[in-house]
Amino acid sequence: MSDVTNTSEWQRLAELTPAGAGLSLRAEFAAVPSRAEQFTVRGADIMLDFSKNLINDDIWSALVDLAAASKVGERASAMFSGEHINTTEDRAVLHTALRLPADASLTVDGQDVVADVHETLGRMSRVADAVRSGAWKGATGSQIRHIVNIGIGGSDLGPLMVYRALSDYREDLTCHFVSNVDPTHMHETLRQLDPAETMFLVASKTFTTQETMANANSARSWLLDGLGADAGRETAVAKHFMALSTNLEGVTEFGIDPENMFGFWDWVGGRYSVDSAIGMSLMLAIGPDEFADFLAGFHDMDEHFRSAPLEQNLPVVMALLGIWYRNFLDFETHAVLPYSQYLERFPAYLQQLDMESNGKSTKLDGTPVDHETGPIIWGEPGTNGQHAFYQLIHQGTSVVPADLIGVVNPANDVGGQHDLLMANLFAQAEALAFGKTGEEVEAAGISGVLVNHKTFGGNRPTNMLLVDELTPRTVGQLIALYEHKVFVQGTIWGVNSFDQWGVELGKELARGIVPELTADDAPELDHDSSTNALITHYRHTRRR
Ligand code: G6Q
Repeated sequence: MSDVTNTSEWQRLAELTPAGAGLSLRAEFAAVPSRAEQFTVRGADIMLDFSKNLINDDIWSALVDLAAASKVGERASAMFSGEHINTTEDRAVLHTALRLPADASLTVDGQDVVADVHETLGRMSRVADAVRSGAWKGATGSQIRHIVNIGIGGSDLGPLMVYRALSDYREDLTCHFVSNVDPTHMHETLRQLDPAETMFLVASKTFTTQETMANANSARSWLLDGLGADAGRETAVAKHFMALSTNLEGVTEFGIDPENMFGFWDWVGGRYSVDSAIGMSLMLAIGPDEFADFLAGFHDMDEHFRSAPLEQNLPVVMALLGIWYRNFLDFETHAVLPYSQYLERFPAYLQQLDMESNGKSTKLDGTPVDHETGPIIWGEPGTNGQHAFYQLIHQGTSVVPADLIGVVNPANDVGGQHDLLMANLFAQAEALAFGKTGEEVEAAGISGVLVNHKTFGGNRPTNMLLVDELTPRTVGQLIALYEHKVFVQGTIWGVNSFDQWGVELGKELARGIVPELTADDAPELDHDSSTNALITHYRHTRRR
């Protein structure tokens, strides 16, 4: 596979790199009064002002040429139509089919995908309505009031993030999310709950994930102990456990009634699965109608991505800016800074989406990449971050491009605080872009060594994403925006954004270490001297 670095479009960007590195946003804005307008695009209900990035007309058109040369559109069509673009696992990549309307049609590998998706959504809705209305009773006749989603990675981060984002839409049921195999996570969750009123959702695509199965087994014991023998073991599990999985055999073996299993398909990757049955906790929390709106939001962005020209296509624009910074200006990290408490888990969610998808160094054809790939993604909600790590973003030696995300109309406005929040958001973007010169500092009466300390270099790039309102629909749009951004970057880098071989090795080694920690007699250890010593220390120190 010829590397993207050999294309004339890449070479052109390499030539433009010094201009980008030396670009002054003050000068660019002064020279082109319409810059903000020129570099603002809309897709679905999201506005992106990308004018405060280190680009000029030449750089921008060279970036768009790179997207065109990388055949982003063709690869997107291959994905949307169900071709097996996940070549290392020989799978289609069809999370976009999860949000197709019921009257759409898509047949993949001989299967009517839309019919399957809507059949599952229908079953999920009926059960969600029954639980929400109280018609569904627990084994002892109580109404279910608490939902505990047991899952990890893609089977946790999405539902948890969206549950927080849409807290305002939640009605009576309270959801909890247990992911960590650390028993403390389950313990701290269950200690507040009454088994008679608790429903567990075992969310696991494979239904073999060590952490999830360990937590599911503990939850089952807790439930059976708590309900007592009268409830009956089978009734208790049937009334208090559901499975969100693709593994019917594993689910049945665990003791969950297949009637209470909501399936999905191998063409849904874990980190792309919040809009599948893995979102059941959300549907329970916000109801089937709002969940349908959530899916419609994804679909809005899918349609935008498929139809908008490259230079006005939100995911493409964000992907190209990321490539510019990662590959040409050598910025290693990218911050996501939502100015919305509801989006507090969005950075963590994107860490998985982006880093697990594009943290790769092998191309689709198995050869090593000749360029950098996915950046380190990190972030926290503003304004909290301002009082912590923003110092480095403003004046540190590393440049950190950032996505600033704001919501124009608040769900709750107390004492005009929303305007204060938004003022901070706009002020940060302004300060990062334009800084404060030494002359300006001196003009404010500062002199001597303090001048340098109080000078801000500016030219710290940001994207400003504004959402009119945080609703199920716009949250769906936001997620799909980033999914497609990651897809475009993966396409340009020539990597498979849909596998995750990098997480396998640790799992495999852990399986071997478990018996070495628990064996009664000291086992013979043949790891390296460090791992051997750690295991020995643990065995000596661990109280049982
Ligand atoms: C996501 C990854 C990974 C996965 C978890 C849970 O893309 O594959 O995070 O979601 O390992 O897997 P299960 O859903 O199979 O338990």
